Amino acid sequence: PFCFFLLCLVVGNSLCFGQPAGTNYDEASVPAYVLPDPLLCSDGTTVTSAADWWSKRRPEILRLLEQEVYGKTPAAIKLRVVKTEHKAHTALNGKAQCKEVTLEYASGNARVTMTILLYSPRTPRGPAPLFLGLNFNGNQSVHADPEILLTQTWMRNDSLHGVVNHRATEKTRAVEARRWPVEMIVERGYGLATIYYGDLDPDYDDGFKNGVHPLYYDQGQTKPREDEWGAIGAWAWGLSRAMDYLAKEPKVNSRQVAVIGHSRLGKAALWAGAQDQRFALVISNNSGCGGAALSKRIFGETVERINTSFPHWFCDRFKRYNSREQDLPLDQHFLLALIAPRPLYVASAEQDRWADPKGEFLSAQAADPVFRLLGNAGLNADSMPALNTPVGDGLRYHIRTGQHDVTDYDWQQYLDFADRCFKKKAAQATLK
Ligand code: GTR
Repeated sequence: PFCFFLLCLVVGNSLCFGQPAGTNYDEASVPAYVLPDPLLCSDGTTVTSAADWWSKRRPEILRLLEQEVYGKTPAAIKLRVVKTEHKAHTALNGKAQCKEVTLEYASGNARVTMTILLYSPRTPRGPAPLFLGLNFNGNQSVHADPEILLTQTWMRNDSLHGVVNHRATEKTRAVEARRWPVEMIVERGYGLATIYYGDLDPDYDDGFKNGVHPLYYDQGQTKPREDEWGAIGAWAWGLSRAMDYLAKEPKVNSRQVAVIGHSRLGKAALWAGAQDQRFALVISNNSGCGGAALSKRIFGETVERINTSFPHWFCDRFKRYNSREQDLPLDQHFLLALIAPRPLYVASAEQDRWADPKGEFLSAQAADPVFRLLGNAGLNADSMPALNTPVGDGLRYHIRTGQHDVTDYDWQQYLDFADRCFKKKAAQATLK
């Protein structure tokens, strides 16, 4: 009976948390691994100048991540775009203007529609810096405001692994509000824009029939090729399309847009920030495997695990590295390096071992030489900081107490960091 009890514990634990038995959580069992040097070019030369980084090494790293991990985002084509601006209203007791904009993109018979929810602080008037991020449950989940439109596309349903098509109901209002402290953001002088990730590509493996991929298929093509984009690429594409819109929005300072994401949407935020240099600041909240965390440590979620649970997230070529992490010609520090010299914040949570907090820190540390070469003050940390003690200047990291989540503590750090990056003088005082 005791063995049965143990078995139930192990199986129950895997079912509840998606963490299969056999997952390594022991530092002593992390294999020896060698991280490729982000500054060492394929021709054997080492980059010592910013010019060489931009002309030689950065394009190599971007190509590697496209080919081996996320898949290539197709080159821009002429899409038919229809923009519908919904009526704006005053929100947050007069502190903000809230509006929604629906953008439809079409090519041939394929179309995709995304709705941006935009909060702009009413004071000071004029363009404000802004946080942009995808949400998990529809725009109506971000705040209780009954005027926010109910999302019309596929809704995720965790208990059924998401393969369900139903409309959002009134019951889903504010279900994600705790993760989006809109008042705090607006009071600090920032705008917030968010989009439901399911607008861009519903999060289940349908062979890429729905979502944005079909807009870019060649004649006769029915799914992305093995080195072409998956769902993370599609979500990142949506962030860039939102940026196209924000660049023309008078209430937004489009040179001060921070792209932020949690978990799988943190992976998407990083990939968007890596590809699109209009994002002035990038924030990874608990992005884990395939995000900020190093794959070669094989700690917590592994390449095989993520490709099995979510075969649609990355490109097919990434599956070659299932249980063969040491064969990867890169690791996730290459992704972080592509953000340089723009400021980057990588955040972990103590109990989020599935995302490998230490692997997230080590990845930032391994990307640091690129940041410093390009004039970003970097991470400046020899070892992982204590809990709830952020470190780093232009490349910042914290591990907070608690679980896999986005908390007010996280947002306070991001706001302080954005203050320092965007409003340099005023911020010296606020950031320890
Ligand atoms: C998990 C997945 C993680 C992370 C997380 C999330 O199931 O294994 O990589 O992306 O989902 O997005 O909440």
